[in-house]
Amino acid sequence: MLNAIARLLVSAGYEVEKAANGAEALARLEAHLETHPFDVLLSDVSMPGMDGVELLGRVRAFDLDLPVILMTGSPSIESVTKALEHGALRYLLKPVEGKVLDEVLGSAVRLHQLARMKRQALELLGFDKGQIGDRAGVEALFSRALDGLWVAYQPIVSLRQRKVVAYEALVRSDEPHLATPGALFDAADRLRRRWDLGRAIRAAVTLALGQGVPPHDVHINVDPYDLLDPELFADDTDFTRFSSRLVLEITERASLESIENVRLRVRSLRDKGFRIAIDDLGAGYAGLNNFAILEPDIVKIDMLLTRGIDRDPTKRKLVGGIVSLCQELGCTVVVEGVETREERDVLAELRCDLLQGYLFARPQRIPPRVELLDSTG
Ligand code: G
Ligand code: MN
Repeated sequence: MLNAIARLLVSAGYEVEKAANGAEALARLEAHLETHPFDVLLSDVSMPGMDGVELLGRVRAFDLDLPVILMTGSPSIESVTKALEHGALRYLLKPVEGKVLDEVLGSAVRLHQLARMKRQALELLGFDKGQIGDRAGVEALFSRALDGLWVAYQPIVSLRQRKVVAYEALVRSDEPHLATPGALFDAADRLRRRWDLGRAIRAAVTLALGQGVPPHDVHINVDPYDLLDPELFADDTDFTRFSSRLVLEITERASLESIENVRLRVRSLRDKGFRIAIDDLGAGYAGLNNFAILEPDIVKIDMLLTRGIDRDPTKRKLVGGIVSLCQELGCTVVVEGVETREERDVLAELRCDLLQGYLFARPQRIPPRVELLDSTG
């Protein structure tokens, strides 16, 4: 069959390379990637060793655009669905007529060229990061992103004490397509693997804490959906053992109302010794629902309110009001996104003590030290 198809395609003008099984095909594809990449992969579904769907997944680990066409003599609904879901371009039933094969391959080659150009256009326009193709492609990138996951730390400083009092942990990845939290969370969403991402972040933070890094309290962002993960509530994890050093930041940007038993869940976390912060206050939902649900120990004011506060009397009045109300409610306030000395000075006048932002340090792999606040102005 392999030889017959190859002969047919050669006579139709294609350049053909044959592989006897999945492993051989993979090696061939990878070897040609840099110099003379293939335009299309045509494979059987059932093969000894690696099947066609697995081959497709493995291809996506190094080539996001290569069209893959699968053939089978005995299709099952599951295998067809699975193949298409994972990004097979077409699914052909054997025996395949020469004419059909020629047509399908011809359009695959063109689609491949189109996909490559689209990717170049997106890169040109600066949209390269979020666009990572089909399910198998996202899966491959996401696994790589989890392998290359790391944590950047940004200091939270006290103006009065003139020192760093805590760090916020911010997830990063060495996988360039999924380097930022936004891209990572989007990919996790598409794959329904949010919990895996949350767990990996918590594991990375816990591992560092175990090694004494940083020697301060750590704020960690917890996605509202993570509040449904039983692993977060287990008593025998290292994460829970560090609870007295950890602040869980829960964003105001997403509503908590749809999370089942959310008040009980938050209370249980607090009982374990975690402190709770409401993140991005001012940029999220109107109303007080999340605030009432979380009863936060710490309130983090969104950087949109900080930006240009020295030049904006309305922002000044708002932040001043929020700060004094929070203090009356017994919450500690942290103001985020402080970029300039002028912003810092206005915040100091408004009696905001705890600040975070590029003025003091950018998030970095090695928790940055801010020795002398004087050096920032
Ligand atoms: O939503 P949350 O507060 O967790 O987001 C923090 C994000 O803000 C991080 O990605 C961090 O890199 C970014 N960030 C931190 N400080 C500053 C700042 O001073 N200016 C800007 N523009 N972004 C900041
Ligand atoms: Mn945060």
